[in-house]
Amino acid sequence: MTAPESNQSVESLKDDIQRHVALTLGSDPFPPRKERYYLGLCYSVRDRLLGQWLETQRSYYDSITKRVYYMSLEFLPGRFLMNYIQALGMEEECREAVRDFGLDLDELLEEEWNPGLGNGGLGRLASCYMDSMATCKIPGYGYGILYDYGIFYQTIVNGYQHEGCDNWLRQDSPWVLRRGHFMFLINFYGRSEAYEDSAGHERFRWVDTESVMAMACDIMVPGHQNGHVTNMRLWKAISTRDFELEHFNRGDYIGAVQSKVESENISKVLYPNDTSPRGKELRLRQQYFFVAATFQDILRRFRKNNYSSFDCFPDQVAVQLNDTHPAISIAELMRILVDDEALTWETAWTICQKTFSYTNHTVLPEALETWSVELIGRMLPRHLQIIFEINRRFLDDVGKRFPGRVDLLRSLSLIAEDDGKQVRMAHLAIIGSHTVNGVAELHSKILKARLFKDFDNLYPGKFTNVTNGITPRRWLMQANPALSELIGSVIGNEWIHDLSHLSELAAYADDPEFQQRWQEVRKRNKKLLARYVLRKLGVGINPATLFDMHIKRIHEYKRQILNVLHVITIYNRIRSGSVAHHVPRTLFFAGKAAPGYLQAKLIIKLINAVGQAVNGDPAVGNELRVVFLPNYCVSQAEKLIPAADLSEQISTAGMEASGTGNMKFALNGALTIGTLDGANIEIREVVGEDNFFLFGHTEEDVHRLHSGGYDPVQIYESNIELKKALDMISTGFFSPEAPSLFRPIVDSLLAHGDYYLVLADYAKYVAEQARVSKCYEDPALWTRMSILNTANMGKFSSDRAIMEYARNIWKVSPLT
Ligand code: DL6
Repeated sequence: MTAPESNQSVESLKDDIQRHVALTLGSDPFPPRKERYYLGLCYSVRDRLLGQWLETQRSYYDSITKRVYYMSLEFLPGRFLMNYIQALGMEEECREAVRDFGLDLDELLEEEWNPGLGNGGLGRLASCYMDSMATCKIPGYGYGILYDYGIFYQTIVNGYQHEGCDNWLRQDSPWVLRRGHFMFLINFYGRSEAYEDSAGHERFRWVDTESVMAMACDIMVPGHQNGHVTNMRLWKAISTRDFELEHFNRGDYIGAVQSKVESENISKVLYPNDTSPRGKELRLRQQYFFVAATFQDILRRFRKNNYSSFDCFPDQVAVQLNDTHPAISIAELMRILVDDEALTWETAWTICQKTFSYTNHTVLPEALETWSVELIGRMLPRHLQIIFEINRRFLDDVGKRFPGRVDLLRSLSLIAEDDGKQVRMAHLAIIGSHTVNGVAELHSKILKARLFKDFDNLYPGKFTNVTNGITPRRWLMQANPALSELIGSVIGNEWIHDLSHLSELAAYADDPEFQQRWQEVRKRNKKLLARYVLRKLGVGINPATLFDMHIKRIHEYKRQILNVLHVITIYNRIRSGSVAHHVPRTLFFAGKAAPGYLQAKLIIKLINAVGQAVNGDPAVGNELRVVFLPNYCVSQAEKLIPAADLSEQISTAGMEASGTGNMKFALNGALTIGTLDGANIEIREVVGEDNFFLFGHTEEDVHRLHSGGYDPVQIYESNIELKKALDMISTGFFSPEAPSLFRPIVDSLLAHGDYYLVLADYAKYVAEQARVSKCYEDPALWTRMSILNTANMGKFSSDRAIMEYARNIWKVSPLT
């Protein structure tokens, strides 16, 4: 842009901001106030994107192209404003425009509330994929629910997690476009009724239902400076009846609005639980609600394209099931095709299998969704009938291929019989899909070799892998502007669209001048974080210490406890004066625990209690600090990750499906200490063994130890430092006011068998941490390793992952 053009666009942006403040918000533009001008800027940026969005949507219709429907009950997009600004390439303009009003863009950005529409990895992955679909111009949409209340707002009160409500829509979001004209009726309950059609065939219809409306709310997801804007359509529940006049006339004012409130509850809250979805009726209602609305929308578009027959449905529609939460889609599409469209069962089933693909995100047994037959039968009676029929035909087929194998029938059946009859949603998703993928090589291998072994034998080739990826736009360009600028100064900016270009950085890994600049950027980021921590917690931390970060959901398999045991060990060494290669460290923990997961909540309390003891002990001084940052969210991750020296990826091998935090850290130049788990393995492969701190048992070891012979008590007895650390926890050193407070944690490790093998990995972990410290003492070595981490992260772009999905699974090409 030439200077006069740039001036012109800044001036017109300023006019727009003030016009929106006055005419959209009805506020006096003078004096310029932060909250108002933030919104004025949002609306002005939104205006500039809307045209591109309409154009993109129109282009789909013009080319009658196959589209992808990415169905996910969770998205974690993070703040939108900066993402939109950068996608439009107008950052400088925006900075200048608000500066002219005496405001600061970075401060305005902080006004935006993070939409907490997801729990963790799965939801954030979905948002990275939306970004990449838009940037790679893959025609498609994201579909989900617009929850009024996202995941809870976490505060720490006396060391404990406290859950407050996350009312992110309280002030209305400028990004959510409510589409009152796209409303669909969604049915629940009732019964399935048999009848005879005019040709004398027995058919079924779903009658006597209760209903609710689904209203479309759209959020734009722009590609990076390519004019392509993908749509994320989130459904909001609206009652079919606003008011029961009968109740009102009887003076029952509450009763008059009760049914409205009940039906609208469907989109009220996100379940703050990512690993043990219990048989909660509302959760199943949410799943069906979003599935039924999405399919009505898919069919509306399909019909608009002048379809000739449903046979071509899979040529126009690819549906990706993001885990099993949308798996009831398979029964819903069968219901539509068989009951409403009168296709034969066989034709309908072929269409289904060609349409769906399913991503599995976990092998943890407690996270594999099942729903009681009783509940599905009551809420979705026709769907249950269809599920039974799918199962009958499927088991008939298996029975013919493997006669006499009752064990096989039992293991493959859609219905589990052990614990009351339950529908296994993963089995439904596998049978109804053409492709099933895991999210990292090891995870996909485990799916085939263990969890779904019988299915893999039955359907060779159905299982595949797509290793997760992250978007470089948010996780490097936006989160780490200083590093992005440095990278750009030596290799240009091609990496923003094609992350493999980062490999050109490797040539600079040993260049002293570049190393120096790299270190300066990292120091600057650490200082910024230290300032943030001071503002947020009132705690001073020293940016010259090694910043060691363990930030993710709190869960036993992620082994925050192992990290805490290391902290206590170092603490004891400092106190006894026996520190070898200790480098002053600041330990950062952040993450939420599911509200019903008591052990995880106790772990949070323990981290804070250890922090209190360590930080308050004058013997420790600056040597060790422990910080727990409350309310971990995307924006907080964007502040933490660029400042990290060390990334803790220490899950029990085989339990973390992939991880994506591990990728974000390495991309930003942090070194990883990790197990051979999930995507850690692939990260280590690309960054090189020498640039990764590895420890711990392998997945095969874990499998073997779980099969018998593991004795954590013996390890405890034989390792003096470990014993001391555990004894301190169990005897109340960190909880003098309640000495047995942390007993359940120690019991899980000693009395209850240490399922997550914390003790088994402790010694190697502590030893590897010593190697971390030693390397950190050599800045040139550390910086080289850091540069090589960033340089080799090209593989982990979500653009690469999305193109693999597009080519190998969806069979969709980018729009040209
Ligand atoms: O695939 C995204 C993400 C993985 O990176 C994590 O390793 C995995 O734990 C997470 N899974 C979930 C649980 N989902 N369910 N059900 O969030 O997925």
